[in-house]
Amino acid sequence: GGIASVSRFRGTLVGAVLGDCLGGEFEGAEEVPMDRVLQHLTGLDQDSRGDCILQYSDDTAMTRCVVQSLLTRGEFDQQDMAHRFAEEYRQAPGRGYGSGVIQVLRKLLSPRLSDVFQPARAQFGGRGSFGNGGAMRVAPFALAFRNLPDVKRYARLGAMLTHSCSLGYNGAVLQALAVHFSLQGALATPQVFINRLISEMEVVESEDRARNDARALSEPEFPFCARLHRVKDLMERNTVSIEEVISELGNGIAALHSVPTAIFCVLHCLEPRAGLPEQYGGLERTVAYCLALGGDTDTIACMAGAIAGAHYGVDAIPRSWQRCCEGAEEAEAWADRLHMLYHQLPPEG
Ligand code: F2R
Ligand code: MG
Ligand code: MG
Repeated sequence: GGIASVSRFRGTLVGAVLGDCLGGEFEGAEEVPMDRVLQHLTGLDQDSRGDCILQYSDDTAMTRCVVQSLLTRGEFDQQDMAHRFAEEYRQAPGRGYGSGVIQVLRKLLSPRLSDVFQPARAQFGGRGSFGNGGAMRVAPFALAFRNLPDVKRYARLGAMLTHSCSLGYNGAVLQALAVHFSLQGALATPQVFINRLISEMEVVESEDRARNDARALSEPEFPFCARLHRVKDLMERNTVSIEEVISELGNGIAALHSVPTAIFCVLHCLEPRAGLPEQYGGLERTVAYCLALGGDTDTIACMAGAIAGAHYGVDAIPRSWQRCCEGAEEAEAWADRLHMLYHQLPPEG
């Protein structure tokens, strides 16, 4: 589809749900041979009766809250979004939430709470969470806001409801930027895409808070930019092993160890790759590759699925995969509504 087409919107949300549902099988696994991944994915094609339903986890549960809040309020409403996160957790606490964030979600349920950002600020002795929970649910912000400054501003605020460490919320900003640029067709020129991400993140990470947090966590200055430079280096190589990707970029639960990884997976899988079936299109390659990394597979595949889905559009996603994933159908319907909202907004300028 064309730039910001309905197919790209559907691809974004369906790709995210799929990554979460398909990646759940391997979350936390240390080594995942590609054979096992392909067996898992081939099983979906063979499920003609449609009785294999893979449930979504916290990644999708929270993304759904973001979508519903943005659609219902027509803008970013922090009280409403926080309330939806808390209610969703109360109703379905078993979706595999991070062990820290559940304290925030419990506090957000309190009717006496006046500042909805306060519980997140109290996390980890006041340092805040650097987990990837803000990034895993951020894609709808790139679909609801058209202007780049708005995408950055609201992605950050939406993440800060649970993640007050800059390494948490800046991971969400980076993921939102990746979806935003992908929606605009920027992945047609991968070098331009990665360079734009780096130059945007240079501004984002120049803030005092980001510099202080990086120092406190013994990370280099501009930690996301540093990882994006590693992505660039890996892109220039002819062959890269899974082990090298994990050691250079990470596959863990921290936003710093997973958002640049998800971006690399999308870029790497733009081309056919050895070890991946020839008949696979780019989105299928991306999901399979994310799963083979092991570690935080549901979240890395969810984030990469959103970026890849925004690039390839929904028609690139096998129907047999969609049928097996809880929430995929609804994601498509919500993407249509976000698409209408997006095109009512003034164009980027
Ligand atoms: N939690 C998981 N998966 C493992 C458990 C699965 C579950 N038990 C099951 O099998 O059902 N997955 C989900 O969590 C990730 C997103 O986490 P989020 O929302 O960022 O949570 P949290 O708790 O804020 O952070 C995650 C962990 O990171 C460490 N951490 C974060 N900030 C820290 C800090 N400042 N200092 C020290 N440690 C920090 C903690 O270990 C947190 O618990 C996604 O993968 C999602 O799929
Ligand atoms: Mg999860
Ligand atoms: Mg996860």
